[in-house]
Amino acid sequence: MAILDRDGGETFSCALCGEEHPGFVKMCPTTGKKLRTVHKMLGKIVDDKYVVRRFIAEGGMGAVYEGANRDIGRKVAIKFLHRSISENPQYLTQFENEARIAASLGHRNIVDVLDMGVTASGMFYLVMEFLQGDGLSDLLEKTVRLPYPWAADITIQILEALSEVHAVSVVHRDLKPENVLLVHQRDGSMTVKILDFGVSCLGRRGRLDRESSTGTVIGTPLYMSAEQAMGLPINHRSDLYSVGVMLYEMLSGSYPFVAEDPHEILKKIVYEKPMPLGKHAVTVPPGLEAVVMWAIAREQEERFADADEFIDALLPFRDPEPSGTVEPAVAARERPAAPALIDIHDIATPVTAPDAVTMDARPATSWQVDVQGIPAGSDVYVDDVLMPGRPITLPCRPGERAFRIEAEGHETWERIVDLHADVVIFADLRAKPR
Ligand code: 3AM
Repeated sequence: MAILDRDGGETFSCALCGEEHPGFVKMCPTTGKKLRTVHKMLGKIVDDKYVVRRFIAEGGMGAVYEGANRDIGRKVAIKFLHRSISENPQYLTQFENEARIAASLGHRNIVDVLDMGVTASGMFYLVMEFLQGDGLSDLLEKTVRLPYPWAADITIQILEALSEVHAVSVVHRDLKPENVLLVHQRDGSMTVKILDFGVSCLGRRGRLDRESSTGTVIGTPLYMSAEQAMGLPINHRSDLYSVGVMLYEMLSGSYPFVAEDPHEILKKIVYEKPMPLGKHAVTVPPGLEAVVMWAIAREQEERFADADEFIDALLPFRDPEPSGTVEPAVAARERPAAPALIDIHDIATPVTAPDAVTMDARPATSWQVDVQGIPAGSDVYVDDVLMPGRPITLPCRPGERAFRIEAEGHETWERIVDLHADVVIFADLRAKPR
């Protein structure tokens, strides 16, 4: 196994000629093509402490790998920051400070940062608890909308973390569904984890960067407050705005400002009023719509004063009992054939996506059922019939279906799911005691 990352861990290669080049050139000297990053951390040992096992994903700030602590074998996630960021001491100091503060809070809704350091070749890395979960962004892509009690629950968990972090003057600055993981606990509950505290202070590669007299505009335009879009000073209320947009998205499947060009979105955020939630044909209690629109008010002073005030306003809409029955986010009258209720169990949360069928122009003759959170090699049965592959395609026949999932080393998972649209089922199978 290669020892340490003396070659830098991250090099750049040309997609056309295949040549590798050092990090300080952006274009291939031979072909003139933009270079792509090659991650070389797989199999490496970092600081003699961590072994890097699997590449997970590339983010704006760096690459995330699965790894393990060599001494105790604990599975961890390691984020290596891009070299351009690792080499900027000013960014790094701020990043370290904020990541440290957020991590030191030890909040259940913030990913635990276990360690940080710089590799021998100068790459900054962050070691986190390994989270087995689903990204909120992935879920939203699949389901379009979430039932409002569930959206309220996710939002409250995010706000609970922010309440503590804001109290020690740390602002996330880049809250968006990609930075929110939903972790399914063994007891069937779902815990929200916020990623990347401190990372957003680093600026951003490959996204919308804009220098202004007061600093750099960072963040994803869709979730940016007007002050952030204008490059003005931001504070905790800018985070609350971003959370408001996430809630808006969870409820409507859309955004308060929509445009193809990111600059157009920024312009709208600054000059226009957000589209009322109700315009998206969503049915949520009127009080909840008011909460969302209050959270995304253009002027900071018109938003919630702090995360706690936002939580108080949302509490009446949270699913009080995860195993209870909740109304879907889309009105029954929009889908006359569909039952008005869906059943969400503590460990099986079907999420209807009534728009998905029309949105992706699939003929409405079948529904797709995506089962998530199950071990590889699981057998999924619907009404005692073994389903080939996933997602499962079923004929459009509204009604109850018996789902059973069997996986080696796990207890059999069984649920009745009331099917009337595309659905995502989270089945958190319990491991059998050894
Ligand atoms: O792109 P996907 O959704 O596959 O879930 C995070 C995302 O994966 C994952 O890394 C990707 C870029 O953020 N990730 C981040 N922190 C993680 C952690 N602590 C993590 N996965 C597991 N544990």
